[in-house]
Order: sequence, then C-alpha cells, then structure tokens
Amino acid sequence: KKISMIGVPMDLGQSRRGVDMGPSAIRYAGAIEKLQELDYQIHDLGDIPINRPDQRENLNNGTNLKNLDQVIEGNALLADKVDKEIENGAFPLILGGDHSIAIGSLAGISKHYDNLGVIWYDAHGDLNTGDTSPSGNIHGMPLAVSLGLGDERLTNILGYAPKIKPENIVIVGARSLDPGERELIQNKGIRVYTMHEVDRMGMSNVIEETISYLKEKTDGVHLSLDLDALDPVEAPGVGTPVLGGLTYRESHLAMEMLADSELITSAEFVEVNPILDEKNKTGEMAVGLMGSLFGEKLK
Ligand code: DIR
Ligand code: MN
Ligand code: MN
Ligand code: MN
Repeated sequence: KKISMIGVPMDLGQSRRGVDMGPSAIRYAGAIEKLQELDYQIHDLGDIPINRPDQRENLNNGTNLKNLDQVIEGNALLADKVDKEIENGAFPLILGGDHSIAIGSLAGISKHYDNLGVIWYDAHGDLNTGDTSPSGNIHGMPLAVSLGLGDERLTNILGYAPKIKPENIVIVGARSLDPGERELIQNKGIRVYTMHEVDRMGMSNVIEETISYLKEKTDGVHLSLDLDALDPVEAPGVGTPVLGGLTYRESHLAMEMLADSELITSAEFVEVNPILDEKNKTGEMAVGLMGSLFGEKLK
C-alpha cells in the first residue's frame, strides 16, 4: 500500500492569496502521521515548483483566463509527476492549492485508465469555460477543461483530450452553479447531487448510488475534494465559502463508504487557505477526512 503525496502550492487559479500554503497546512495537521498509522507506506515528494507571476507582464496571455501561463506550467509539471507515480504503482494523493490543479492531476491520472470515474466533492461545479466564467478564475474551470472544453493549452496538457467522459462524473455537494454550468450539466447529462438531494436522500443513499453508478463502467475513480463542499462553519479556511454546506458527519460517512467500496484509485484535497482559517481547522478537517478515506474506521 504505497501512497505518493504531492503538494501543489498554487494560488493563481483564483483571487484570494494564501491557498498556496494549503499543502503546508495539511502536512502540519498531521497527514503523513495519520496515513502511517493506517499502515500505508507514504512517500512525500514535496511540492511542485509554482512560478510566481511577474506583475509587469500580461498574465492572461490575451485571454480572460487569469494567470493562464503559470497555471498551464504548474499543471504540466504536476501531470508529469502524477503520471510517473502511478507508473511506479503508487496511489497519488495530491494536496492543493486551488482547484485549478485538478487539470494536471486528471491529465496524469487518466492516461492510465480508459474510463476514469471522478467524484467531484464541491460546493461548485467547476464547469466554466472562458466563455461562461463570471470571474476568469481557472479554479472554476477544471472539470470543463478535463471534458475537453475551453482553452486548448489547458485541455491538451500531456498531449491528449478529453481526459474524462461526462457520464463518468458525479458531483456531490453543489449549491453554487453558474448559468453556463447548469446548461452544461443538462446538455452532457452529468450526474449531480446538490444539497437538495443530500438533504432529501441522506448522504448514505447519495454515496451508495454514486458507487453503483460508477462501479460497473469505470476502471478507476479519482476523488477531487474541495474543502468548500463542507459548511464554512466547519471548514472556514476556503476562498469561496458558500452557506449551507455538507457537515463533518456527512463527509466522514461519505469517505468511509468510499473506503469500504475500494473504488478510489487517486485523490486530491484542495482549496485549504490557512490565512482565512481558524487555527488550521480546515487543514485538520482535510486530514481527518483523509483518515476516513484510507480506512480508519476499519482499524
Ligand atoms: C465560480 C466560483 N463558479 C467561478 N467557483 C469556485 O468563478 O467560476 N470554484 N469557487 O471552486
Ligand atoms: Mn472547486
Ligand atoms: Mn483515460
Ligand atoms: Mn468549490
């Protein structure tokens, strides 16, 4: 049971500084010790080098995508690293960083699967393109990019596109979707459990359905966990908090059920911003959820 931990100190995919310190906050909260307790052999590869933008340059490279060049560069490095770790037989565990890093994660991971499933645990859909984005922030785009939609320099990282298929995606926890994202969800038939469904069905049924939906048709499943899926009362250290989120208990239950399913083949924990946090509460939340995802309950 080998895990390769990869930090990505990226904060250029959105506009609140500080999320680049997320990997440090998660490590400081005891991620490595937690996984070692669970008998994993954990290899911390340190952080991917992220270039700071030169404020004098035109950072958008002629588009409305903020810091496009730096986001591409960081994600290309991440994709390569993830690709190599999977080749070496390790489970990639990626620490963000803002959610734009899922572009590189999925590029590196999906190379190894014909039908990669993705569980997108997030208050947001992250399904914008340059045409639909209200913000120009690339962290609101990684799922669209991975579907092959948007700027080619993003969709083509590692030289292939798309990375994933719409029918292999499940979004859990959504409660802030932009008009273009709603349209895309309808048109592509993407499965979404919004807070409405979580409230009505209960998390237990949501994850049970998610597992049976993905089980037969995928050959691996990536969990992309944005801490803003949780309620901001319980996870305040995020850049785009949205009221009415998932609870601690619902989220641990979800992770435990995913652990039992043995479906998850890679994971990332993103958007932890220690500057906005309360005594690293959100970093600790991430580590707790990691514990459940990696089978703490079974011990
Ligand atoms: C919004 C916010 N949908 C955007 N997205 C966030 O800027 O595209 N994603 N916060 O995590
Ligand atoms: Mn997100
Ligand atoms: Mn693939
Ligand atoms: Mn989000």
